Amino acid sequence: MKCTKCGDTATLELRRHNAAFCAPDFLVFFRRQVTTAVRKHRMLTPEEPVLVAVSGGKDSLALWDVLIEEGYRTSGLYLDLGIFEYSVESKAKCEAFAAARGVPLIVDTVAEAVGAPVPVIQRVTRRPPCSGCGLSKRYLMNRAALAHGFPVVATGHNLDDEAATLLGSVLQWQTDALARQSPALPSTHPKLVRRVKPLYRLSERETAAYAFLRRIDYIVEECPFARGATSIAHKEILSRMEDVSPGAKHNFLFGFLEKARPAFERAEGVVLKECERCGQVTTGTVCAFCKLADQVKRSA
Ligand code: Q46
Ligand code: ZN
Repeated sequence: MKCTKCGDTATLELRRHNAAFCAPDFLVFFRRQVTTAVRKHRMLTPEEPVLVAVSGGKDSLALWDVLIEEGYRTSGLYLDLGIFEYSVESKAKCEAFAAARGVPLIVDTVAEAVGAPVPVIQRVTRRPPCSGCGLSKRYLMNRAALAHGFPVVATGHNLDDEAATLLGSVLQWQTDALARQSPALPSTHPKLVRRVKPLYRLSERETAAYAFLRRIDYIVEECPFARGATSIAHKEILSRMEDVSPGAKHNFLFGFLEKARPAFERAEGVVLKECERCGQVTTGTVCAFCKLADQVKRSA
């Protein structure tokens, strides 16, 4: 197999692009996909600082690496979820990454903010762990960005993540989630920072290859709560479709973004207010995060 660009021996075949690349040309391809995403959706500007939410996994660290290489003013944000050994190890990976590159890393702890770590929140709420975890992550990302003066948060969601989320929302016809599914969410309130996903054009396999070629030391184990999550089943279904029809994930997600999303967006008309307790953005009187923290406190 030959590199589509230079004719050398290729190390990676990308069937959905009908291409194959040697290692250096793959890195060029990868960075170009990120810069295309940034340009197309006006995600970032060179002047403004960007907070990169990192989990210690391959995607978020690959994203941080590309953004540093591209000259953006980045800081990392690590949210310590308190999920046993997984959190200890993933935090160490983020700290080592930041120290090796001389970039700042902000660390926030869910247990401090909510009153208990994710496994306890799960027990108290009797809901799937990802429910309290996801809610806390979204809240704390926005809060940290506001507190430290970042107008935008970048996350490492890739094509596989986005296609799986889309499939989950379509299967339940969650029209509010469909309206919000986008590689770039604008700020619709002074207390809501922009959220962008510069890796949405790249598959999980591609971010793994990038992390490997760039010698990024990331945590290979998944969060223990990821096992059995429905999002994993959705990813498996889409990967099976991709095997028989290369480009299936891409066409599913990109087709939605171009053709269907605008209709859902028009239908969405939520009014945002400020939580009367913490001041962050909510659609009700008290935000879901404050209600979660109350529930945890009551059970203590
Ligand atoms: S960290 Fe949290 Fe994920 Fe673990 S508990 Fe679920 S949401 S799986 S990305
Ligand atoms: Zn609140």
